[in-house]
Amino acid sequence: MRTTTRVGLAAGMALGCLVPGAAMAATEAETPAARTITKITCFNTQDWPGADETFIRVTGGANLWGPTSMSENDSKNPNVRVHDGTTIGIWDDDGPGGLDDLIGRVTVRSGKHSYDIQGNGASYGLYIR
Ligand SMILES: [Ca+2]
Ligand SMILES: [Ca+2]
Repeated sequence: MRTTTRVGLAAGMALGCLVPGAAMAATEAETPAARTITKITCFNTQDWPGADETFIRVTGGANLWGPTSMSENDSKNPNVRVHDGTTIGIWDDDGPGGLDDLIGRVTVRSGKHSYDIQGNGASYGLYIR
């Protein structure tokens, strides 16, 4: 039994190195899976008193959602897509001329559906599936 297993494993590894198109398969495997940001919940606003103008932005990239007014204990359903490995920031918009406040950044990971984001006096939850 042991001998058979070893031979099978060695043969499989050798085949893996020799199969034509292996490079193409590797490229396809690198395309990250798409997820959906299903919910964002504000536990504590950054602006105080009053609501945040919350938005979600890919770090170094596009705005995904918002700005949308969020008060404490508000939940919204962005339903926007992100890919595994993408880093996104949760921000509070403070209007023209103001410097928007970064609440925090997270990197979307396979198999992780709930993210706690805290910073600048605010705390949010993000749910991705
Ligand atoms: Ca602010
Ligand atoms: Ca604001």
